[in-house]
Amino acid sequence: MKKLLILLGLTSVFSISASAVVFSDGTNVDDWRVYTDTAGEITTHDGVLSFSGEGKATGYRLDINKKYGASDAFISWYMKYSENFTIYVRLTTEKGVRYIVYTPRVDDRGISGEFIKIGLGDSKAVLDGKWHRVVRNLEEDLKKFDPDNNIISIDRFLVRGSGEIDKLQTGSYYDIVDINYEGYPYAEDAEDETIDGWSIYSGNSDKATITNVYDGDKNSRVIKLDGQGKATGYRFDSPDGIYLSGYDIRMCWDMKASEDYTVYLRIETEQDGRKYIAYTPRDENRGVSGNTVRIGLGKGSMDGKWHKYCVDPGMVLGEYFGYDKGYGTNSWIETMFFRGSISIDNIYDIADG
Ligand SMILES: [Ca+2]
Ligand SMILES: [Ca+2]
Ligand SMILES: [Ca+2]
Repeated sequence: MKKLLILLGLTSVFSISASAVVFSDGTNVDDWRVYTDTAGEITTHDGVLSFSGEGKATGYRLDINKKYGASDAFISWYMKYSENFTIYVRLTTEKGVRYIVYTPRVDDRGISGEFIKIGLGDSKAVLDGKWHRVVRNLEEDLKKFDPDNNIISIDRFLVRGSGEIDKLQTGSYYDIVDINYEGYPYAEDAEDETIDGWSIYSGNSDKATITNVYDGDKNSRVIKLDGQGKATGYRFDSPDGIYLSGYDIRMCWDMKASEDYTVYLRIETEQDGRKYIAYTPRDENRGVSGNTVRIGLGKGSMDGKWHKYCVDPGMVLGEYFGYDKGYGTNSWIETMFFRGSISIDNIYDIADG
């Protein structure tokens, strides 16, 4: 019996500054320009920006013009490139203009004039045609080779080379990492690029896949379940689990569905055995059937868009099976089951919802 309490009092630590600024989320090209004479095109598809031109001879630019503050220390973007690129972040500093230059190289090449050259890693890994997230501390990158300088403003983001970019933002560290506003850790946020903990438990497993992919609409990596509709069942076993230490524990997840689905929470209760809460895209709750409570998330949950759901498992069991069984204090969840081809992200639990 594994009961892990993940209530670390994090709210007080990360007292929630949702101050990240997203400069480009890939939904429009409005503020982007081709700034070189060479031909180039900027388009969007599936919620990401796509640049196509004559390789590094074509440059694409976004004006940012943001006064630099403590909450801008980190800059982050997602990128998918299979050919060479150079990215410049133009800064105004106390010593004039500086460009932080990011390239697919292992080594940093130091400062030369206004240019501070930083390597993003081995080109084979960076240019593998897959989505990667770049997270940089601008101040650290500047001061590494220009130690007595300070940033005044972030002026521009410039890209040379054809490829795709999404979710360009600045923020503090806790804005940039995908920590939720409540400050609780995710049991799954897919940012580790793995499907650890996920498996197919029913249906033709050779006709179904679980993949960790970048979702341009969500601006984030997600877990994508793809099989034969509700005939395929998937499970997620959380290494940490959720211990219901009170009726105020909520459980949340983000989901995108365009077809019928069922999401099951499996709840181990000390006094009353195993219980399930089954969430389906119905407008009504259908109540108890055996050891399962059936709750509707509404037909709108199949609209093909991302939605966040937060539920109170202990309260639901108490309401349908009786509050005298201690569901809110001596129960825990380690496993979720899913049926249907849907995408999932950001599974976590919060106290005092
Ligand atoms: Ca994971
Ligand atoms: Ca996007
Ligand atoms: Ca994610």
